[in-house]
Amino acid sequence: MATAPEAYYLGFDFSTQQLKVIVIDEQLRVIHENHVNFDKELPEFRTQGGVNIHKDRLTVTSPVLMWIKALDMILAKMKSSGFNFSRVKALSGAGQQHGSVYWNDGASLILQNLPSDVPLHQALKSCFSVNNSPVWMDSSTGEQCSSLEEAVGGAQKLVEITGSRAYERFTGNQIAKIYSQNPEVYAQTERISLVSSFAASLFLGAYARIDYSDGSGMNLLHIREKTWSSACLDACAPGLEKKLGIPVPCSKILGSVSPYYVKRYGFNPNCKVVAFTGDNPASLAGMRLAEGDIAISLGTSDTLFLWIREPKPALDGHILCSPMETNAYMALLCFKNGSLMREKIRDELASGSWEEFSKTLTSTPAGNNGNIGFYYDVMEIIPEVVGIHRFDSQNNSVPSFSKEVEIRALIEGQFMLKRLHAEMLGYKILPTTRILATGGASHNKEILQVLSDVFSAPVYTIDTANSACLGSAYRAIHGVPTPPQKIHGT
Ligand code: XUL
Repeated sequence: MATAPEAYYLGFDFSTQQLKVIVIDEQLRVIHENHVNFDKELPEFRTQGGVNIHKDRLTVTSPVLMWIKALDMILAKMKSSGFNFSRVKALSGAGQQHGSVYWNDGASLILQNLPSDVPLHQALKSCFSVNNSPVWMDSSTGEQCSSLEEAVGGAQKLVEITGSRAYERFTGNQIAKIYSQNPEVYAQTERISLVSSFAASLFLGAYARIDYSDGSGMNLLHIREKTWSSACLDACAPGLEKKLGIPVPCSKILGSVSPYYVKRYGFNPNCKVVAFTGDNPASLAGMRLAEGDIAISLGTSDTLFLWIREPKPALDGHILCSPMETNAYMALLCFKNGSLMREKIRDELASGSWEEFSKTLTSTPAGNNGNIGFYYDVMEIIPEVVGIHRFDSQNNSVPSFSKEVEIRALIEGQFMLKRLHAEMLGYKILPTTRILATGGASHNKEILQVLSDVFSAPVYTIDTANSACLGSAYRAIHGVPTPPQKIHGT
């Protein structure tokens, strides 16, 4: 008897600059990858880095039809490469966090009756009340942020409800801006999606629910109760609950693919669509982070993802519902003074050479004989400070250090601050804790040694270029009823 062909799982990533897809088999082997670059392959939308920055320099949007056309293109590319869609058992995806999509009155009927002989971007062209979707790079909603915090009783109260104080890019504030500037546009919007749930809707042929994890980036979700907070909804816009739909657990199977994909691409009608989530939660899944683990990206800015059991939401950083487990959380901490600060000190004290920098770093002992420094070239996000602050072993503020002490103070200071803020959010180092490092500075072993010393945990380097996309494919496997393999845990 012939054995059934092996099943495939698709993971999509609707990120800022491109749409990516990764196909894995049941052994989690990557068997196909493809992508569409928005600027290069869809030049008619005139984006730069996938976005349009408006005249005020604060408003940043992306054309919603560009994302849809990119989906048409990527599926056509897969089809012409001979990819067999009938073997796909489930699919999931990620979207850049916070971005929002506004569906017009009547759009759900069009979505439910997609004609398979027409590309999606044509079939859906009249479906949006807002054609240019606000994205995470937007910082035009300062006014709405202040009103939201005030309405719920202050920043700390908002943090306790939603896991974050009001941020300009967070979706609730974006919706509030659209409502206050264009109430008639808001009134003719029947549904508001995140980029992730919008993308899932395209596959379902119906409005997809927002998942808890991406929903945590809106300043609207009560992260412990997993329901919309009525205080936050009311502060942003009237009748919002109906337009958002009920949020769902991240592993929820939303349904099967729309007949459109069966007819047009040969998908199996039973192919399941697992809830899509934000790119950061999907990366956490892609890196297979387990309880107590930390992922740290040492790039232009330094970003930390933490797996947390009992969160203590604080004014700095974000707590999101975990994409892997309903009763767990993830924290996201972003520090602006990352690589640029390290490079500045390298240039000043180590003639621009990482080799010399590392040699000098190892010439001083861990702990720096009690000398500590904090280095902020630009205004930091966490904490909001700027400048260089040095303290000797007696805790006296001092104007300068020797070059050896300065280099160690910089690196130890950067990592101690990360540990401090992580612990303030409820993070606990466990005996099993692993630190997964990625980004430019993760190539420097001496810097990683300091990271390991500060957290008392082993550091591993990983390549995360595709982690959100891969994480989405893992989530597709994880979401179907009989997962062939456990995909997280040590
Ligand atoms: C996270 C954030 C970005 C986007 C990028 O809060 O704004 O990481 O998710 O896609």
